[in-house]
Amino acid sequence: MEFLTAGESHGKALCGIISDYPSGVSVKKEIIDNELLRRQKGYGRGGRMQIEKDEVEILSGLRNGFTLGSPISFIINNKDWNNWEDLMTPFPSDIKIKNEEKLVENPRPGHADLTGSIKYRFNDIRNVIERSSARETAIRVVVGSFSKQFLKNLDIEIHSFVTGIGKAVLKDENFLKNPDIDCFDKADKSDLRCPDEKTAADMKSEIDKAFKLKDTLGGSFLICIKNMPYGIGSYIQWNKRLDAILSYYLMSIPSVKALEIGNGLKAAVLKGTRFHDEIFYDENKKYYRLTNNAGGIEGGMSNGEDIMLKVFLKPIPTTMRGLNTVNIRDKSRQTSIKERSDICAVPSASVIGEAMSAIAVMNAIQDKFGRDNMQEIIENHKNYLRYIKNI
Ligand code: EPS
Repeated sequence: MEFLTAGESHGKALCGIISDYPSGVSVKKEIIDNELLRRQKGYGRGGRMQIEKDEVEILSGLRNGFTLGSPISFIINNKDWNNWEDLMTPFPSDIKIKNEEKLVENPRPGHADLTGSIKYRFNDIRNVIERSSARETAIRVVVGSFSKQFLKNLDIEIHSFVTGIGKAVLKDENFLKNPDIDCFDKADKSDLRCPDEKTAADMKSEIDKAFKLKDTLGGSFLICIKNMPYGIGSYIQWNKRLDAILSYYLMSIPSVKALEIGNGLKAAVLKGTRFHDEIFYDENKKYYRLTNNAGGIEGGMSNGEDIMLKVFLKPIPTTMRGLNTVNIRDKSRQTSIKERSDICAVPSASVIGEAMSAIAVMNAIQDKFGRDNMQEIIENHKNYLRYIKNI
């Protein structure tokens, strides 16, 4: 499955095209819209989320609730377009105001502003801001929902929760090592997407403090993929490794700066006999492990354990207290622009993380079980599970 996104943050709409998605998948609009709502929620989001109520409009690829195997195209209308039409109009004949008066010339450190304007030869940073904005991730959440609905047919579930915002970090090992459905439910009910109430309260006060200081925050979230069969991904070629594929998809989320797979950070300091997950066998359980330091991936393949990924984000680059910067026209010393933004978007990022993980996993699943039709893929998957049961 492949996908493309298009759209400017304050353009008329965002749009997406998905290709190579199997036929015969039951897809529900309310499930997609609910994922869009999950992305919009979260303590610390900015004013834009008060304006938008993201909703998908499918243009092609579905008939009576089932996919056709043909490309799926869709849009999400930007409600804020009404306030930006003059500034963002596609053709010059429509321009009602003098564009020169509105040039953005002071790049925000940490954002795409400076390098984007040099690379694409713009004298107005607005041209960079519009496409580099994290608004584009709404489309990825729609694509991710298509992937999640596909994966549900194979019982594969993808969950997330927030593990840290600024200095407030979740320490409870139960949540971190063996998260269960109860933990994910708690996270879904929390506006910090954190399953532990005490840590969620600490996160909230971190955000309140940052707001008062006109500053921003980053943090971390955990992704847990359940019911992955053995052997998804492969060691036979570098670009087939599941850990590499998941990293590629997750690192593409705006603000992500680091990724840990399983107990990856400890792997660098522990001895081999302490780190590696010993193998046991039981007639009923078949092969099993007592630990999951590998995070469910060995040799670039899923090993039957939960896949555990921790994703780390930098603070949002748009800070209300400006940072030192330089005007790109006259090179004078300036303070960075105060573009409307969020104080913290880690809860939203965790929903985007689920989406990107679902897309990555779906691709690897299609490599093993087929690409054309859902029923065929279900049968291939069942047949493989039957083989695994007899090992
Ligand atoms: C976002 C929409 C944007 C920002 C945010 C994410 O809307 P606006 O620019 O109109 O406020 O709120 O973008 C960023 C944080 C960023 O760095 O680009 C959204 O829909 O998620």
